[in-house]
Amino acid sequence: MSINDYIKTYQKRVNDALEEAIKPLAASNRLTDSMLYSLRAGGKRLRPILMIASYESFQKDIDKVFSTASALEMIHTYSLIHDDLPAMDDDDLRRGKPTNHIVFDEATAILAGDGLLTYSFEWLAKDPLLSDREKTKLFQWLAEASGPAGMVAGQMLDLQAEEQQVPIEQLENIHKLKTGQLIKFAIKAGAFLGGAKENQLEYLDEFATYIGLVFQIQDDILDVIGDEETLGKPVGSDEENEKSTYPALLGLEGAKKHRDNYETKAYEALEKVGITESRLFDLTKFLTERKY
Ligand code: GRG
Repeated sequence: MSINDYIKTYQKRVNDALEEAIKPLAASNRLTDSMLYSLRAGGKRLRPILMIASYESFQKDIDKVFSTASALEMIHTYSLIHDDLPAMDDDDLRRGKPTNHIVFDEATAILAGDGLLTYSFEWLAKDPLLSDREKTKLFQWLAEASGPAGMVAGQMLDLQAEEQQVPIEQLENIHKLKTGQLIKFAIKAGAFLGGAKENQLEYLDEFATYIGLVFQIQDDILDVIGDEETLGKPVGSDEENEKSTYPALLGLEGAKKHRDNYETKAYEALEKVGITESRLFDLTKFLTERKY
């Protein structure tokens, strides 16, 4: 199966798993409609797919991974809803569709984010396929990755760095927290559930740091040279908002070189894990070359 077919196949399975997860909430009211709106708005499901690929590098029966993958996607979705709010990035368009607070209203969008964040942990807690030991570890990792020493900290630093050019080390620290931590959770949780050994988790931690940076640099590059229709959002907004980005700091070619350097480092880290057959190799290439 080509990597594009692999992604499509698992996007569908992740979407089905998310529908299953939100079934208990499906009695329609303004809050659940708002949560469902963003969950169904057509995200790439990259983090769940990375988690599945990481799990599959160790074990094949992937059923066990879906509640964790769904919980992660709920948290990612909450972060995007809140990121788009007027008090943060104030964006009207996401994934080619009006943002949550535009369709509903600001208060509802805040609550939809709160609802998704808390429900993610509830859904994970109820999974009969996971042991209590596994759940405890996953709760801890997921809270750490998304919380005040992880993604939320990254968002705060990002807001504080607005309208100024920050040095590349600072930019990298923001990204490692803001987008990197959830990607790292995806990789580590998948491998942990698949039975990876402690030293393998350490190399995967390193691998995840590099692909997180690859993902972010490509995101910045696409904001310069991407196609609006393919991306589902306007390009050029980083420059307009005078944001510190890799192309702004290094130039477009410098940013590409920086990205390719991390791609190489990602493969090197993955080699050290000692898994020869893994979709994580193809996914690294996909993240480096992605157009959307
Ligand atoms: C509000 C607490 C809080 C956190 C927000 C991740 C984040 C933190 C904000 C997103 C800002 C942003 C656009 C970052 C660039 C990289 C990124 C995370 C893009 C969105 O992720 P994709 O491309 O989105 O995986 P889809 O729509 O495919 O799910």
